[in-house]
Amino acid sequence: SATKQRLFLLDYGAGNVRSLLNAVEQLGHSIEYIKSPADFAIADKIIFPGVGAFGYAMRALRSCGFAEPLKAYIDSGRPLMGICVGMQVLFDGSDESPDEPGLGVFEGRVQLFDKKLKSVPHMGWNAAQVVHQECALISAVPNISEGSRYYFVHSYAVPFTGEGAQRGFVHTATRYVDQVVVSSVWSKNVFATQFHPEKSGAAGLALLQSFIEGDLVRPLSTPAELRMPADVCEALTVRVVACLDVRANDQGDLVVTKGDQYDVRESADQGGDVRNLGKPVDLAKRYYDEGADEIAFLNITSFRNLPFKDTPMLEVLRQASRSIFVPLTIGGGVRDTIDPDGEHSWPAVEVAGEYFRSGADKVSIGSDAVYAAERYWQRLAGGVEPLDGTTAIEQIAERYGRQAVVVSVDPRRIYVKAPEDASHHHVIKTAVSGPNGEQFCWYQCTVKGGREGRDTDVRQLVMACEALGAGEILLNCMDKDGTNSGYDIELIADTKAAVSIPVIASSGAGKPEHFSEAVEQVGVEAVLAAGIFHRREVPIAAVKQHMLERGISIRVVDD
Ligand code: 1PR
Repeated sequence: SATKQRLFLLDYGAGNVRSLLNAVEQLGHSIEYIKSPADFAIADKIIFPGVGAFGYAMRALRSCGFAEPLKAYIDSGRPLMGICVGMQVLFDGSDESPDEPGLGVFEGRVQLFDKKLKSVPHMGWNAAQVVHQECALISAVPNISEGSRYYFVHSYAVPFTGEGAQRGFVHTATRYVDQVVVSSVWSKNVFATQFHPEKSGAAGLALLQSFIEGDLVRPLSTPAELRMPADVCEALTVRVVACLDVRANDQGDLVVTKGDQYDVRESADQGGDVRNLGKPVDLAKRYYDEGADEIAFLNITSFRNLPFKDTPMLEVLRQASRSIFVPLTIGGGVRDTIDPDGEHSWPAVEVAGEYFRSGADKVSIGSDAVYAAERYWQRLAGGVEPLDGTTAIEQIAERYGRQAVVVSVDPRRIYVKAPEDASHHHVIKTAVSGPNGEQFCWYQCTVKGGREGRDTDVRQLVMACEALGAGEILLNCMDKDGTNSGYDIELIADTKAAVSIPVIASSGAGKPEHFSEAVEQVGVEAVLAAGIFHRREVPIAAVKQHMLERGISIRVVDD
């Protein structure tokens, strides 16, 4: 009689393993945590989802006493699946942490992507192309389908050469503009992916299932001929993001709301209530089913002092992440926090940690990022090293990786007659002239959900945040929010030119053409909308269909 296999999860306490747990449960399996080195001896299969920087992961493995037992486990021939950094540490080393040797299971070094022609991190849905010439040798397990897209998020990768030792272990390769990297490896009992199957919708779940239920050991014994990098096609898609602004309404229920230029209440003659567009978890699930590539929740009243542990957003995240297998971003209140009782203080990195443990993949930082940027420029002007590791952005990026840190920008246009009227701010000439015919403007950053304008412009903000370690910019625009009149393309173009991290266009989308405009005119990596999705004016599928017709690469949802 078959004894039940024991599946283990190797976690060194860093971060978001909840999405993996959720995915395993969704597939009808259970998974135990490796708690001590002895657990390696009783495991039948192990999944190893690495998080954070390479060096952080290796140090954590060693300090838990897991590095040697892990190697011994691999040598024993039992199946291991590594994910993301959990794949990278199987190599010899990484430029991310040059002093920290890897486990050396696979020959090669992890290197930083080149930023000249593209945004880094490589973030989004891309293909994984099987590179073996003699495909007949490749069994259906692990099951990678060539047409599917998988969710990647990383700044470092192993370059794909198709030669030498790689012939023995590279399973798939992925092109990101001018570079082709190893996106999965498979050698005997070890299978590992650079992408996140637990965040890759139905395709990712199918892959995880084939690892958990299948027979992993690879039949290939002799080194294979691999395709050459030139034969691997570019397939990164533009992400369509659904955004849910969440707050408690006057009855105290958590609702998805949506403002016009950040005002979320009905007009006074209609009662002045907070607009209610639905329940956060239900709506998010609907967007997942409809093909959203990513979902963002913004807790828009987080500037109020609430006991952090009681925040109902944590429960929303827990529930949403149980049935949604695309990346979840959560924003609002990521800053050093003191509970109203004055006794509990939560450093921002702990607030973020609580969000990650509840199912978030990224956190977004609004107000606190503005203060951090102001401090950055002050220190620079004062001749002091601007990076001292004390800001939320730096600390969260160090611990969870920069891809996990999104900066949400809430700017508004300030028109000026002439550039010099904007004092030290970065001014653009605009085709959308101001109320008095002004032809110049700058973009002022705001904090506290647009309630307070600051003496900082968007360019200053995003450049400082990129230097501090942010991995992505969510670019709203107060003037455009809720207007359905299209994105502020001038703002987006100007911001995109200032940074090399991905930019999400937000605020103002009213029809499918608006999405393709931002992609075609500016080259944004992602497009976001709220109101038109909530009110069912434009379905996500219509946005994708339109982009497809325009020749823009998008993810078609697997069944
Ligand atoms: O400052 O770190 O606590 O974060 C607060 C977060 O809450 C910020 O990300 C900020 O953008 C957000 N926020 C605060 N107040 C509001 C509000 O609306 N009153 N919402 C707010 C921001 C903008 C987008 C919106 C797009 C697309 N809403 O989230 O989804 O503009 O809308 P559209 O497609 O309907 O035009 P912190």
